[in-house]
Parts: sequence; structure tokens; C-alpha cells
Amino acid sequence: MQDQNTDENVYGKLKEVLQTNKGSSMMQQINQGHIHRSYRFDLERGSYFVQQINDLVFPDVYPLMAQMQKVTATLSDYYGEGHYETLDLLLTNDGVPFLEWQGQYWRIFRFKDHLKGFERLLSRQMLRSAAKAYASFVGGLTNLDLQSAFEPIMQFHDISYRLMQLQDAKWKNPELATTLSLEIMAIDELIVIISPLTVALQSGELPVRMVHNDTKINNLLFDESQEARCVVDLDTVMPGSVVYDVGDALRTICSNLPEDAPLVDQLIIDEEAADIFIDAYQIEAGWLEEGERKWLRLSPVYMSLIMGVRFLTDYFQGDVYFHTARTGHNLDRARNQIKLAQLFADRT
Ligand code: GN1
Ligand code: MG
Repeated sequence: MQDQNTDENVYGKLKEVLQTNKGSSMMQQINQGHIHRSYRFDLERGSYFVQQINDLVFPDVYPLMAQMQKVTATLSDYYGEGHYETLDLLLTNDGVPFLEWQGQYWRIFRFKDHLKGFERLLSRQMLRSAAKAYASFVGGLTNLDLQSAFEPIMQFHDISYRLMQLQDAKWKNPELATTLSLEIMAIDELIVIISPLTVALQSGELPVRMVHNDTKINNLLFDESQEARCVVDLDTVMPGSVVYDVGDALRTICSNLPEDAPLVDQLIIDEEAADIFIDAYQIEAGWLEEGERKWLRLSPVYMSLIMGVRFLTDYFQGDVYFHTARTGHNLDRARNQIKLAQLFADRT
């Protein structure tokens, strides 16, 4: 098992910093992710990646973090001293994998200065390496008990549930729904295209596995020779389908623009990259069943659509979920992801 990471009492240091209100000078904010607040915390004994957990999105912090501890311990055993590594989640002196301080929740990981994340892949070699790393992540979690697994966000990638949320938001704001009728029509068309996959997912014919659920390309860290070494951002690891992981990876890997780029007419997808990723993933994941393999090509349509729906719903609701940096940010994201789903659909 991984070492218990209790020895350093970095949580104690963090508490001191928070108590004396020195957070802004001692910790450097990292603009990354749409959910938590993340910081780099440099101490003499080492550097740490500190996050304030967004407990509106993840209200059940204890089971969330207990599961993360289990996932990292399992992966650490599975990877051994080999090619891959996992996050080093620190524990408090009481053995708890987070700190509760004045109603806020904080967690600390060792900072991986030897590895680096990318917003875009620079080579086909990185692409294959990314596919293998994500496949071997799921492979490493095969023995976790699914019955007792915690679902931090219920029905996270259930398209029917996400559409219900959008429907509800539309009812509450019919005027905006009229203004956005083009987007809504595009969503309706895409629902038809993915419906065979939706049926397969809902009928239970696809194996349920512990999957990552947020396999954007920037959730992988690479070493100096551009080999993928570590999968990060483990909040949404829960039972689901590999379709979610492959689809989510492809939606960021194959697009020429970031997910919030407003100029959607300039979006193009790299179809060859999708083929290479799917091939490499399947080779690494020898355990995949035929029933899963056959949906991998459609998976990025499903995942881009679900993101389009989620961003649009948040726009309707006044940007309550995803952090935004400008007015209309969620609408830009929604349009981008809807267009991306259409481009992927055209190639199926
Ligand atoms: C959110 O926080 P971040 O950026 O890692 C979201 C994912 C989305 C992603 C889109 C818990 O992840 O589902 O794919 O934004 N995470 C949650 O960029 O909702
Ligand atoms: Mg995430």
C-alpha cells in the first residue's frame, strides 16, 4: 500500500496560513478547472498542490475523499514502481485525507514538479501514450468493489437526466428558450443520433466499471520525454462506462480550439487522431468487451453533447455551477460543444 503520507503535518501549516489570513501571500493560485480553487503551496520541506473543495458541487466530502484515498492506494499498488504513478494525497495527523476549517474543506497533494500538463497534444506519440494511460487507469481499478463505490454526483453522465435539467431550466425561462431555439434544435437532432448508445447504456448491456469521467487532456501529466505518467483530478472516479472516458478524451484531443472558443465556425476535428486514440486505447485495454468497443466511435458525440447540454443549462440558470470568466462564457462553451458533437456525428 502507499505510504500513509501523514508525517509532514502540512495540513497544520496550511491551517496556520489560513488562520493568519496569509493565504494570498503564501499560496499561489492556479487557474485550472471549473470547480475547485487550486493553489501551489511552497514550503521548505517541499511543494504542495492545495485545493479548496467546492462543497456545493461535492457536498459529501467525507465519502468523496475516502474514495479518493482508496483509488490512489489501489492504483499505487497496481502501478508499483513501473511506468505510471498516481496522486500523493496527504493525510492529517489524525489520518483524515482532508482538513475541515471553519466550514471549508481543504486537501493537499504533493506537487509533481517533474511532470507537466498540456492543453494540446504535440505529437502522435503523446496521443498514443495518453490513450494507454487512461486505459490502464481503468484497468488498475478493476478489482474495486462497485457495489460499495460512492457516486459523488448522481447520474453524472446520464444524458436523459441532463436533458431533464435543461428542460426544467427552459421552462423557467421561456423567453431565453426562444432566443436559443437554434441551439435547442441542434441538441434535439443530436439526441436522435446518439439514441442507440443511450439505449445501450440505459439497458445495462454495457459493463459497469470504475471510470474516471473527466478525461480531458489536461487531466494527464507527462514527463520530459512526453510520455503520459499520471492521471489527475480524481473527484469523479465512480462506476460508469469506458464510453464516457474515451468520449471525453476525444472531445478535447481532437478539437483544434479550446472548449470555450466562441468562433465555432472555425472548429475542426482531427479524425485521424480519434482513430489513433481509439486503437491505442483498445490495445491497452485488452479486457474491453465487444459490446463496449463498438460504441467508441460514437462516444465523443455523446460526451460533447452532454457537455453542450450541461453548459447551456448552467447558462440558463445564471452560471451557478461552472466558474465563468466573462458574460456569456457558458453559452460560448455550449455552442462550441454542440458544434463539436455535430462534427463528430458527421464522421460516424
Ligand atoms: C468540470 O473542474 P474541471 O474543469 O476539471 C466538470 C467536468 C467537465 C469539465 C469541462 C465535477 O471539470 O465534468 O467535463 O468541467 N466537473 C464536474 O471542462 O462537473
Ligand atoms: Mg474535473
